[in-house]
Amino acid sequence: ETIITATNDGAKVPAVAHPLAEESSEIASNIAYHAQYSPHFSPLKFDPEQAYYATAESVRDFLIQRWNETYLHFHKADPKQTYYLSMEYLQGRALTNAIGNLDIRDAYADALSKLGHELEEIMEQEKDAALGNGGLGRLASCFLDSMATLNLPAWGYGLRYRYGLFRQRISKEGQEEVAEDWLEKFSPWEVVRHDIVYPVTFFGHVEVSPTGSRKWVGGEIIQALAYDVPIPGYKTNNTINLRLWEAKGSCEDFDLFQFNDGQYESAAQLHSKAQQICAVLYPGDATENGKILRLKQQFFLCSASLQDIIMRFKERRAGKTALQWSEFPNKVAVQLNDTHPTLAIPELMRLLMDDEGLGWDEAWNVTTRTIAYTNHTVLPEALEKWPQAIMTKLLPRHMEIIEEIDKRFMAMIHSSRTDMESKLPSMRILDSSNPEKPVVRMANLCVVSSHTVNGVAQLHSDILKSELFTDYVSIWPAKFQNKTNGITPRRWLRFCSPELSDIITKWLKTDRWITNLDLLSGLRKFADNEELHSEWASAKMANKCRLAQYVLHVTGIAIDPNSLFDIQVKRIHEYKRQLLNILGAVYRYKKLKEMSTEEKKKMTPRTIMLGGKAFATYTNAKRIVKLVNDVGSVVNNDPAINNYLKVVFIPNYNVSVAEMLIPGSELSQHISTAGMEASGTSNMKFSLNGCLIIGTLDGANVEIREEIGEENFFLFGAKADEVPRLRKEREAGLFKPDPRFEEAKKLIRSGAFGSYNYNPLLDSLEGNTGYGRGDYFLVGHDFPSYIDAQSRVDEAYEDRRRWLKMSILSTAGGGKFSSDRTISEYAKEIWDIKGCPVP
Ligand code: 4GP
Repeated sequence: ETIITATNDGAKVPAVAHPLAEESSEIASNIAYHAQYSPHFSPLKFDPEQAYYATAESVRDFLIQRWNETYLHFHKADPKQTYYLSMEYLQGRALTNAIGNLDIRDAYADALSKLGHELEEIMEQEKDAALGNGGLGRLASCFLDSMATLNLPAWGYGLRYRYGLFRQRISKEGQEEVAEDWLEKFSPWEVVRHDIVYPVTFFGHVEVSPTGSRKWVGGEIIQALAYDVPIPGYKTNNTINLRLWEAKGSCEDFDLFQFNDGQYESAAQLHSKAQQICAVLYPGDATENGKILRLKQQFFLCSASLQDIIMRFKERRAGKTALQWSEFPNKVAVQLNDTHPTLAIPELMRLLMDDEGLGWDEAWNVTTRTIAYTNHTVLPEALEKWPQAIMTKLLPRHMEIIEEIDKRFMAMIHSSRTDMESKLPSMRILDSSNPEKPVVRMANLCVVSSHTVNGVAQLHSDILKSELFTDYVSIWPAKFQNKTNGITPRRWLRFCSPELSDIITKWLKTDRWITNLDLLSGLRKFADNEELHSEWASAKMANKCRLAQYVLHVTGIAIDPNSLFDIQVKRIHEYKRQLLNILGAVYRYKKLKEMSTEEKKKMTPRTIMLGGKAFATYTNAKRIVKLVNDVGSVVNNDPAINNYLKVVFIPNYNVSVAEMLIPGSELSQHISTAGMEASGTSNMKFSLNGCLIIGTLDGANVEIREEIGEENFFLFGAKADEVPRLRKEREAGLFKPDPRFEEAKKLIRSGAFGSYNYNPLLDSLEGNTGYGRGDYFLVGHDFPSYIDAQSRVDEAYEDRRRWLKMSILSTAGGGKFSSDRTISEYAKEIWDIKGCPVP
């Protein structure tokens, strides 16, 4: 019998297989067993890293068992099933989530202590699976958690990128991007399915048979291999699947002759082409090669997933009745997470027509009843347009199908909606306004081909209807819906803030709020209760201290847990207006410098934390990162300022960093130019954790404010419907900047924060119009009301009782923002699917 011991502990634990053990001593033996008999490291070592992998493998036993049961159950029950197609998933860490959802955390903590380890330290070993950029990817991951928890027959499909979102390093020059190899060792959370492999074709040409049928032949064929990531629901047996595709060449593609002839690269050419497909998330697409690669990725996801979906549809019908394709939409719902998987539309048409022999009308009927589309942004640069030339080259048959969809759409307008004929140029799928470079508008293709189109917050859905897709609304008014985003309360409250969760459970006398978040409203009646106030304050303080430790660890900056913790974390983008935040900080710094010691004593000490990644080629975003760091270096080292103000840039913001920051936050900033943030989801996470919001009337802020009460929200800034007028006034030279705004900019221009040239960044806020000028995002307009709102924050914070009450009411009003609510709405109003719990 083998004995495993942790290096720092004398305890001896026998290595015995006890899969699915519940007793902590058996769990400990099972962990030891995995360390011993599924070894990934040399023996004799059982450091935190080895302990993590062994622990993960023992937890994985539970997941695999439940995954199998769920799969078989769905297979037998044959319900209608949803497939969520997304190029991004920001899963974060899986261990904390799995033992939390399976409700085995305490037993695992106990077991690990028997092995001489602490669960917290073991959990820290895991690298984030960052297969996404930001909001859209994290939303997809929250959705999976809710689908599983609600027992819905639903799966996610995505790509298994080797290098996910880059790791951000901060140096004197600002942000540096470093590849993040989350698979460097291996991921214990995925199961490779060697039996699930599909060929995906690129390039080639279309052949027409004597009967006139068309077929796509030739080209480059890459294999898609399935990796399954089990997604457990909270306290349910249901465990659903996130299927990630990996690209590979087949054995026949390896040219042994060439290799032996010394031509190593060309011998394995297809293998290396395959490797490129899943190498990185968002390869740069400035070059034509980059564009082709990105389009390849999108098609790879769509083609492999649809082949798999069709295979399963057939498998579940096998031996039952004759295959009826009209049944397909009664069994399958496909949701497109933004336009990135749009190629699912022509690919489904192609598979149905060319492979299954359906006619156009029948295939179109099936496709449009199956597919629905979610829009996540109105930013014009994010609305994908693909050059027709590239499409024709890479996907010749799909381009034909897209042209046919476009032609038929035009024909429909000419025959039955002559009133809309003048709108056709902007409604068409093909845009030939530049005849040299015609493009395919993916959003238009989605709207024309989907049965439902939704926005992600009420304001955003209204804007889609009144601005972006207005013309389509007059043709298909019933097609457009709103589905306000949500977040999973498991990861974003229960697991990341156990102290606060326990208090909530104690006061509500139930923990059912974890799956029925509306119950949080029961806290309202205790909002003035002093006992709750003191418990609430001490939980917050514990979280703030933990955060302060973390900040010290990653930045070397000591922050005072008694100061107001003010946080803005999200991707760096001009419309999100981190620049407004930092200009506000600069203004505050300047005022502090001008104050006497007595005056300063009256000020609320603040710690402003900003974090987020800037896209590698987005120059102004990178300048903003640098500016925050430069301002921090000066402010934090100015003895006259002491603890009244700290400005900290939190490096490498990701899901696990968010899990640390959010519980320790007291104020968070959601300050985008109104009308530009589709929803935002971190606003929901902060607010749920009792953090107050300073924000504009944008995205889901609007609904959060409604739910928690306007007196609990620090509102400022222009409203969405004022923005176009304000931009026009600005262009007409009618804008008069507030002197405080001028002061802040002037201080930066003076070189007070170092010698880096910030003029180009500040110039974007000047002038009336022009490229990179004219303050398109209205920072100048909103600055004075932002500063005033910040003063209201300081005032409210000084009144501890008032602040705590507002904090409790923020949590109490969070019920609506559970992704369980969002997903239930999708299930009912878009997908028409029902729960299918494993007995
Ligand atoms: C984001 C939106 O910017 C954000 O407002 C929204 O909350 C999130 O999607 C989820 O719906 N969009 C993206 C993107 O991340 O890549 O377009």
